[in-house]
Amino acid sequence: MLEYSMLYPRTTKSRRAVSMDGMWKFHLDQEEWGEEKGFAEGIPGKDLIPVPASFQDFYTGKEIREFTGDVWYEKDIFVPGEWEGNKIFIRFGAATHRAVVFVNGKEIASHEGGFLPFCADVTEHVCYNAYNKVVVKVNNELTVTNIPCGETITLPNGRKMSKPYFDFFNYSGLQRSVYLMSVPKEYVFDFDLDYKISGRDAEINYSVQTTGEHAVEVELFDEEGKQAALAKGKSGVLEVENAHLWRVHKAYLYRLVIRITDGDRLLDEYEQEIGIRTVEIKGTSILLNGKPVYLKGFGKHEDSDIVGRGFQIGVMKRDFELMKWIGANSFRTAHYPYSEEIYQMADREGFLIIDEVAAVGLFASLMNFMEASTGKETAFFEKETTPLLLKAHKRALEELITRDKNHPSVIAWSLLNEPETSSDAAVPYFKEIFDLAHELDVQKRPRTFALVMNSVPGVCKCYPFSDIIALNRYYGWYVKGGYEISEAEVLFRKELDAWKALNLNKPFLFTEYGADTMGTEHKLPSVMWSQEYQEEYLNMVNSVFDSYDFIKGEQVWNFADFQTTEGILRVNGNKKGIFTRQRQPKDGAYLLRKRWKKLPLDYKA
Ligand code: BDP
Repeated sequence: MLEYSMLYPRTTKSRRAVSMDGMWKFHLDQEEWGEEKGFAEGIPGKDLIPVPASFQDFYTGKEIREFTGDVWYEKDIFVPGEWEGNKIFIRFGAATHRAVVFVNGKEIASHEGGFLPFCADVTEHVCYNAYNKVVVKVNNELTVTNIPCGETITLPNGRKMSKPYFDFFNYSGLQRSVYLMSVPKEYVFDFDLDYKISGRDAEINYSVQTTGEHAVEVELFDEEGKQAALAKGKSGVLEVENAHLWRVHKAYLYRLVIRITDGDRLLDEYEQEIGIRTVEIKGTSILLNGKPVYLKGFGKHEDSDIVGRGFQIGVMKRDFELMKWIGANSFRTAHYPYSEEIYQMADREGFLIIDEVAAVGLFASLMNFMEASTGKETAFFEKETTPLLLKAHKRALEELITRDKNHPSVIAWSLLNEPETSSDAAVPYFKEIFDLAHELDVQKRPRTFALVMNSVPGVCKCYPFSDIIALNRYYGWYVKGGYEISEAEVLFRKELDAWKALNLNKPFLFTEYGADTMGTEHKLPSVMWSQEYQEEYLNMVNSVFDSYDFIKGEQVWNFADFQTTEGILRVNGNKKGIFTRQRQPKDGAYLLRKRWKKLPLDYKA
């Protein structure tokens, strides 16, 4: 069990959550002497930086943008006297990729993994009715023993540099909100929900974990604020008559209130919006509330100008408006768990999420997607360090499922992106990961992983683990692009025919396909990188999708242009966006809009 609660921080009758977002003191530890020089007690300099944000794109010096190592953050926080007697936590939405937290000079907590929340229990270490110094050491080095995978090299000038095994910039820092929280000693730690729909009614099977033994009650309110159900006990059933179901683009959200009581006394109260819906795979269908859905949408990134991977509430709003405009109904959180606010918004807007853990770069190559396209076979899971990687991966998966399981929008777990799947050693690794996801999720949502180009029938040993077969394919881009596109189509169909021949009786989904396109480039006749070519490419793949009944969804790569490491394959970033990084449409956006507005939700049912 996780040692701290993953519940989203909220102020309720019994809890307080105070935002620590804003300007923090900031220092890059170029000399690697932070510990020795006592930074834990206060960092040098006067530089201030916003939280949440990636630190990389604010400054004008390249050595800051490319900095690899420890960066230090500091903020003084006032802890109210009336909180004494409660549990006091500092909760980080994420610290990329690992962090150590110090309060008043003392080390309190540490965390590995850059895309999931953690709490530092500071109850015994703060001074009440006084300011307390919070210092955080954040490290952004990449390794093959944690996810996402990569290397850290040292250049001849002595500077360290990140070499990601993945195609997005290694943005880092305190990229999500930080909260100071006060919760009662006996508090709601976690809860699970599972749904059963029978006719017009629904049953919500619930179980609540608390840190004590007092009585628990659970109450459900509808959108009008009327009580819809009430139940007592740490586990039980909420019976909802005439239930409003959570549907695609027609989200109905109930408010679940969980209380711990001691007679008439309220010990703790926590609440969250929830949606009643079921998810199931039957044959080649993805069923939501028993009805088939066809997924239309994107692989995304958290990525925007200036703040990098930092959570930006305005960018989030714009992205949802664009996704609605274009007729999308779903997205994959490529290639890491996103900020919690994005899932809350998807719950509200009725979007379907394939929730991905940060297991990307599990392929021995500096640009896995390139080498995989050549059919190269590697043996990533045969390293001596694989057990360490597996441990970190399992831990991240546990945190992910615990954090996101109660979002109606989350309909599937993506457990890896483009891993190596051709060696025997991959199989036991996959088994552990897939079994764990099943064990942790009471709703038993479908599990998947995104298959890289060389993971094809006859080569891939791991696709049988997937409940939905998710393909990342680039016929017409990395394979036979440009004037050779007609051959790309032949090869594409040949591969799909081979899958079809396996008769897997499972839904297939395209989790990636796309062509790099410069938002500024027009060319008649088309050439690769022009907007005209993106349209030709999309028309080709769409006609292939329409020819196979078992393909139950299309998520184009990518929603928007995004930053990557510099190099000869990328023009200041990956340009496969349907929208530019500034969230304006390329021509392909209008093409997809026309298609997606027409395709019914139960397309190919
Ligand atoms: C796939 C990766 C994705 C890349 C994409 C691309 O999953 O992260 O950005 O290809 O090459 O290999 O555009």
